[in-house]
Amino acid sequence: MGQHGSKSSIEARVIFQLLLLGLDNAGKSTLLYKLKHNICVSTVPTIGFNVEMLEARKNRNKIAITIWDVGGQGKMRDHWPNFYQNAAAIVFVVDSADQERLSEAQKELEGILRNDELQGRPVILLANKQDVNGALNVTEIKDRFNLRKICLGRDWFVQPCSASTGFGVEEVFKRVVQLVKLPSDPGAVKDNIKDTVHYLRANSRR
Ligand code: G3D
Ligand code: MG
Repeated sequence: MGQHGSKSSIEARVIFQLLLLGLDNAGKSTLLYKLKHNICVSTVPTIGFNVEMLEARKNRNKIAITIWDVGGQGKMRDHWPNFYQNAAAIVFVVDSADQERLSEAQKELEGILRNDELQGRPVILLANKQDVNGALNVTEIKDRFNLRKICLGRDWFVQPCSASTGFGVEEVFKRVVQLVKLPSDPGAVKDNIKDTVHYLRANSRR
């Protein structure tokens, strides 16, 4: 089935792209599965990457949010910028219990936010794995990521969650819907999704 193959996604009037980024092992795919399992109406098959579509309402508009879970391993991070153009928001997932990799994660997020195409886009930092003993809390994560400084000029917030247990996961989705701005030309967003699918197919054959 194609990207727009399900009935519910065709009916949706506005489509947003949401990027799930973060280091490998942060919990991005687990989160996507949780979101889909609890909230999703229709799903789209993965093409090398994980892609799902969820539906919601915003200001009386029916909206569909396409969530791209782009691999976080070193070599995959080179592909992240290909997804930036029409990203309505960035959801950056952090393993709050893996203190050894926090500075690596912080550097990646800082690099993402420097990209011109993402200027002004909202950022949701997910302090994931809150169920693990020793996980840093929201205040600690906020400080370690220096978020006030690196997110200057855009909407941002930190959401504690556990993708495994589901704690905070629905809240993430609700707050993302509140934050994203309705695009003036939804058609352009749809075209971009098509382009992205072509890009992914071409790259997965390499
Ligand atoms: P990624 O997609 O960001 O690379 P995954 O990460 O979703 O594949 O998750 C990596 C590992 O972390 C998985 O464990 C997954 O179960 C675990 N994980 C994800 N979220 C949480 C969480 O909130 N709490 C806990 N305790 N574990 C989590 P495995 O063992 O399968 O590698
Ligand atoms: Mg994954």
